[in-house]
Amino acid sequence: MQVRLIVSPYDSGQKLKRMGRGPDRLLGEGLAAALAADGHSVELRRIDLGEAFPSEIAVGFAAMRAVAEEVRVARDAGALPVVLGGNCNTTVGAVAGLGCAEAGVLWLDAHGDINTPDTSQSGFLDGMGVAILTGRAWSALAHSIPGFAALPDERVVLAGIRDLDSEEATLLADSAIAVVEAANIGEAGAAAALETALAALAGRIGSLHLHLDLDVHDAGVAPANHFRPPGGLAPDQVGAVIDAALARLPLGSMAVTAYDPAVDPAGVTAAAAIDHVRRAVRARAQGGGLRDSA
Ligand SMILES: [Mn+2]
Repeated sequence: MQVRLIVSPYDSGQKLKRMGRGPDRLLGEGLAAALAADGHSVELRRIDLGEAFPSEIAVGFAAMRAVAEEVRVARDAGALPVVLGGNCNTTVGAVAGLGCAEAGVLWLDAHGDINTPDTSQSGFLDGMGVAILTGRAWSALAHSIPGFAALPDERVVLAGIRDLDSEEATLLADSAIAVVEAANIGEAGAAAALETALAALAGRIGSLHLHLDLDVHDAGVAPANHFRPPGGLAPDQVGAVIDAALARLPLGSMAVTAYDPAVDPAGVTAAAAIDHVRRAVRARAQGGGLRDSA
């Protein structure tokens, strides 16, 4: 399998700060070498926006545009795009590059990321990724991303969620986005908890973008960033979610996001992330999910 690792080292408009350092830590811990050892051919691309006066919103969307372009180019070259991004908004760009007409998203995250400018209490653009993706926020800037069209709610599944603001909970309850909470996965197991949502997605999409915010993990086991709601999934549970998804859905692209290496001195979370990427690429290389696709 040809794999293209696309590095977008931005967090909140700033380059190589906080979670913007996550991609290089994953590379430093041997991500590319591990994929090569699995028999894949690996290419690396780095996004550099050269911003002179960074503002969170402008640079955030510039990064999404650059990711969209890199993902499209990778796909055209027959490579599987794996984006290593500081922010979760990376996925909005990746899905635009993958193709909004037929893409679906499995969004693994502790948070809902569905705040809008009108509900956000923090002003953090990166709490709005799902809202942007589904056409609820920042419409003009979203449409500046090449290939972007708002994704219908029915093509989005949020999983591992355990921390929603109250307005986010209302938005989600009123939406057609499927939500599988971390607690469900803990109780029923990944395959059973996700069965209904994945079956519905399989009938609606041509290819899957897998979004992996590393804070979907239990911070007591595998800390990812300083947004640390209690609970969360063990690395093997995240692996089981990926297995369940890619057994029935064809992987088109993937993003690994929101990893601040400063909170993971021992590299436990980095090792888990590398494992998850290897697992996903292996499933894709073996044709996982292709039989079920249209
Ligand atoms: Mn997130």
